[in-house]
Amino acid sequence: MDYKAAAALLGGWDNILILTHKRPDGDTIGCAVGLCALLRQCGKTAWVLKNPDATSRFTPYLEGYVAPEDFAFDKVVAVDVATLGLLTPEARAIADRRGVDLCVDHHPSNENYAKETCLETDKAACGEIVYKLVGELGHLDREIASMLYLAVSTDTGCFVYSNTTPNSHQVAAALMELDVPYVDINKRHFRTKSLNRMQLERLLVERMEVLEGGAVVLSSLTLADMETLGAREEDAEDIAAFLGQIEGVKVSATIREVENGECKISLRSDPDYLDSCAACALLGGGGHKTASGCTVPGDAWTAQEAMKQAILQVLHGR
Ligand SMILES: [Mn+2]
Repeated sequence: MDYKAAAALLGGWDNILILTHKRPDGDTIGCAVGLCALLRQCGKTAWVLKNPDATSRFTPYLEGYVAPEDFAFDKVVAVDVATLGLLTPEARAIADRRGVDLCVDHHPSNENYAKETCLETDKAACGEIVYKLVGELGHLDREIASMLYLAVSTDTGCFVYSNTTPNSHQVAAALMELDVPYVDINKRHFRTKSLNRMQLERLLVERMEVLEGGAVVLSSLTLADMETLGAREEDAEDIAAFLGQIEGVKVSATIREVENGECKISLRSDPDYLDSCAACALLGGGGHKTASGCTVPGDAWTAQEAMKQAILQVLHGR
């Protein structure tokens, strides 16, 4: 259904529970809180289901919006959630028990699991769709605008990813008119790292194995590293993207030791130079040409050596 029909549906509902996706990002959180604030502005009772995956970067936005345990909801809305598999276990249990009434999303991979789906795949962020719902149901205020700005800014990588469109900028510009704290939001999400994160990055650089004249780099992080630093999982979030930032690097492999004597390897590459998926397939993994992964038994150094041999085999057939 289009956004006008979705807005009409929401306009007739009350006691609404909003679901976010696993390992929530700024888009799902911004949309959930923004939509919740909008529904409350319309005089409705609305809450966002607690998401245990939410990191400290996002939990402050949820203050005052997390549903009480005993919230008796009548309708369930999912935002920025492409598949049922992307729901947290708690949200999944609700979806399995009574279904999802409405899904608002922008992912082409949306599996149409909800009773009604408002899907606009040309949008960089789900927040750009919720922005249109605001126009139908109520009015923008600073609170809603801030949450939708968070959604659009984070899903476009602060307006630099290839998904960024003129509409992303137009929506952001309209939101900025509401005096949103865009400097704070963008600093928090794009110009701030925990000291532990910097330390993990330092270890990756110190241990970097460089091949092919600097085009290929591999490095590892162990469980002991995490423990020694007192680093949390959120300090290592998306750390596979780090080594690829080095000038001249076309292939970067980030090896992370996990429990059970295994290592998870994330491989990123320039697809014209190396097909990541082909290299990871040699180790039983897979993914995309530009980003793939595999799980390899053994310690970090064993796994790194195995990944190195797989990369060399794809590059040179040896
Ligand atoms: Mn999104």
